[in-house]
Amino acid sequence: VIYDLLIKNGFICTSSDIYPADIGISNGKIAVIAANIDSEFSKEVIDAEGGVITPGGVDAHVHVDEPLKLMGDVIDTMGTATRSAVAGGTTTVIAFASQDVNLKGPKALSESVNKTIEFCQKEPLYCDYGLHLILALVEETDNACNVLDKQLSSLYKDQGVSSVKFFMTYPGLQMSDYSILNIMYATRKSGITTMVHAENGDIVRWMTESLENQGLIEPYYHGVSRPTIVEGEATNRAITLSIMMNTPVLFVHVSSPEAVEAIRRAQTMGIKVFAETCPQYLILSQADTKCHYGHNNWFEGAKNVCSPPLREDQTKECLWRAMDNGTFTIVSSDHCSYLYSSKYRGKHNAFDQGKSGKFRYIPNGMPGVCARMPLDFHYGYLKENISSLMKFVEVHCTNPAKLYGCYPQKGAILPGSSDADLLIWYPIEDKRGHTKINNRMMYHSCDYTPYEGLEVKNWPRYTLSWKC
Ligand code: DUC
Ligand code: ZN
Ligand code: ZN
Repeated sequence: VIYDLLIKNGFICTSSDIYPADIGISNGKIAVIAANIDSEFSKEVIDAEGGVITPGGVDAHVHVDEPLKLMGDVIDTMGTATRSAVAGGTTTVIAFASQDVNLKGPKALSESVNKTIEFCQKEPLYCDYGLHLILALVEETDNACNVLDKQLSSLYKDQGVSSVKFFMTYPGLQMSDYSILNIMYATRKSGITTMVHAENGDIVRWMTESLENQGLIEPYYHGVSRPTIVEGEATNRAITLSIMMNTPVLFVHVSSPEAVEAIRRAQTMGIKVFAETCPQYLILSQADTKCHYGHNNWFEGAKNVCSPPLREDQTKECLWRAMDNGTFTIVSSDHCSYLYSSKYRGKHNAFDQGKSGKFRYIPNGMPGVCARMPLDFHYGYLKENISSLMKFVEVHCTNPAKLYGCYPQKGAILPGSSDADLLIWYPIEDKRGHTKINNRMMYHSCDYTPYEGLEVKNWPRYTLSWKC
């Protein structure tokens, strides 16, 4: 016996190829791919006749509970987020550690990440994870870019963290253009990937005050406070700053046609601009923030409040096209779950209608790490919004692994190199995989899913996840 597991008679689908072959797995690694491997060489055999085998999903944008809590009291921990991920075919998640702004000196950022790692390791995890760092504060001093460069270099050396995210909106997190230049200078020097949350925070603030003054406070007006040009302007500005600094950037959770256009234009000019979108922008729309599931409770739309907000129905087509034509490099969930029912839990909980239900207090974000792969398999591949299964694999598995430095261990099926994190789908005929989504299937800690009641024709029948 050579292999721990043999998968026979399936079609392998990667980001570049689709072909019939058997896969032998030893010690959690892809050991061999060959035309006909005899079952007697393996302890266990899965017959994947009629099935398609893809790499496990890599979700590169997930928020979990962590010591600094910049995103408020998110309810999923690394334990429950990885559980939820695996339940929907995602076998690697990349979450966030936040900068502890009280720490100073060259090790300030790596110490911030250390705390998060300790925190995340406290409970059993269901799959591998990585971390990005959220930058919360950059000193506006003359030497800030050099201080930051040293801190980022040691972050990469000490922790292997190779990506940071900064925000152009949110009180307390919004970076000035001056700080953005400092960040971009330092990330370019230290070779760190720069993730941008692009929304013009000053417009959002102005619009929020104006809407409140008119008494327009319901969840729906969160979206009105940040129309698509708010994202378009910030995206254009960040591209300009990145050209100044000659720094590649990645725009996270892109939802706006103006932003897509700016990114596409920059890419055509040869500027290194990458972009991510999320299933909620491809499948849901701003109507879902009005009132939910036919309930007569106007506040239920708060479950679907996120930033950037859900857009008009017509926007979805533009986003699917941008996924298929390569403008979007990756698709992630931006999983960020807040309990809806326990209204007064924690200081950031603002499903708190005690604050008169004003949209400005609603925590931004929704759960989605579990549903991402099955939703996009159905609404993207099966509904022909993306042109091939290889494209689905590219943006959901391979590219995120490449972008964040874990390819080909993740996102690929390469003998000798890749972990045996694999999914088996049955796209032709899968009565077993035909499912109406409900919250219990998500295996997260959140008390709702924004996708409740949606039907998908496929759910991965097998998810193999080998923890290292
Ligand atoms: N947007 C969200 O909707 N949630 C988490 C963070 C973010 O930027
Ligand atoms: Zn963001
Ligand atoms: Zn996010």
